[in-house]
Amino acid sequence: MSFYDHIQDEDPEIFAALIGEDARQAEGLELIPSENYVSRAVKEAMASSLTNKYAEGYPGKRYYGGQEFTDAVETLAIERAKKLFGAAYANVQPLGGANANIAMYFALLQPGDTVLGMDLSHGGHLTHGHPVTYLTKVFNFIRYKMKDVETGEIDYDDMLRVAKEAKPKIILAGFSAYPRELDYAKFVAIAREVDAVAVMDIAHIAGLIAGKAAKNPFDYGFDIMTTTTHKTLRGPRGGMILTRESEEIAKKIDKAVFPGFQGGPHMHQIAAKAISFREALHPSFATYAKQIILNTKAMEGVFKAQGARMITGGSDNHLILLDAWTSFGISGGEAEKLLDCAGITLNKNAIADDTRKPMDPSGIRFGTPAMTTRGLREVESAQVAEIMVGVLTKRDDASIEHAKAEVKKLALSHPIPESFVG
Ligand code: DSN
Repeated sequence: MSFYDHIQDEDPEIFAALIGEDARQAEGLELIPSENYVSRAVKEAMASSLTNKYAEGYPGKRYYGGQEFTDAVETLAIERAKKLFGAAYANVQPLGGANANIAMYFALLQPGDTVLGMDLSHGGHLTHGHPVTYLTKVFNFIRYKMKDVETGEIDYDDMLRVAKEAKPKIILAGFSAYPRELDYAKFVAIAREVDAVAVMDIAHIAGLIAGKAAKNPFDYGFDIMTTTTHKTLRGPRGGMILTRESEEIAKKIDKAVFPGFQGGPHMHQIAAKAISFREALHPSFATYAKQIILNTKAMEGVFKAQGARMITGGSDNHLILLDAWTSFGISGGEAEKLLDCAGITLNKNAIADDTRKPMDPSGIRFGTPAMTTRGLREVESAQVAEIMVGVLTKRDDASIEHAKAEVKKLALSHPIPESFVG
């Protein structure tokens, strides 16, 4: 019996697409740093009958009957999340990271209030106040940047100056394309000085924090962490908001998530989150998290040896942002396409103060969370980087075909695991 036997019988078109995607994931190498592979247990929860159930409200306080099992599931998810991140409160209902951030803003701000967040082109995220989002119609977003793009150092003096001037209600740390650790103590000191709430969007590095391979912002006094659950944390697609200690803030967040922005929570997704949090509490997850960084370092070494330009000079986490334009004379878009042909999936990405357009920027962003899940270690990670260099420098059909065969060999000899806790 296959995972899709009923789909195969009832809907051959969708079946064909699902089988195609499974093969693509099995035979290629996933280097998009925000992607990963979930366990079979997480997949089973996502396909469970909890998808049938409405459960507006929170455990013990629902608007519909029949909640004895949903309450158990959500309580487990909350307790495991709190333990994993050292939080006093957790809201596990946000459907994704964007939803989590939106709810967090509305919980803490009044229309017109100011947020100080990282510039998108310096590594921030759309939901940190990019002008294309509707958030900017409601709130005022101002920016901080790196002082030195070659080292990644943030300009904390300027951040303090701007914060004193603009009096933001939120100092927002976090990123989707920044390869270094932040100085959390400085963020918190600035937030305290201007009486702002310190929020860290840990979406990209949640798994590194959970696995203690990266610092935990709560240890430095951050008030709130928002996150997705599906990146380094290796859970189902979804979001979450964690509060370090303030019950008052946690209550506002609960209200903003439901009924503020969402209706019935996706209970099948919450069950899958609970399972993935249990997996992340297992000692093997710490080994996984550390290996992600070792693998990134192995890739960094190859690109350094090539004299390639990496934004911030390299990486301390799970991702690398490479200036393809300066390093290989091709745009990020061209690099993405070439590597896609070789079975390596990554994404084109703007680099700091990019002079090229967002749809074809100068950079590519890639990382190791998914390939580390497959069991690739430093030697194979360096090999993947060598294959990338070969494709990006030679760019002819024969090199791409050769790379594709190498990638397939590596992928098939490292199958996607079904279980992480034995
Ligand atoms: N799309 C995610 C990423 O790739 O980083 C962020 O939302």
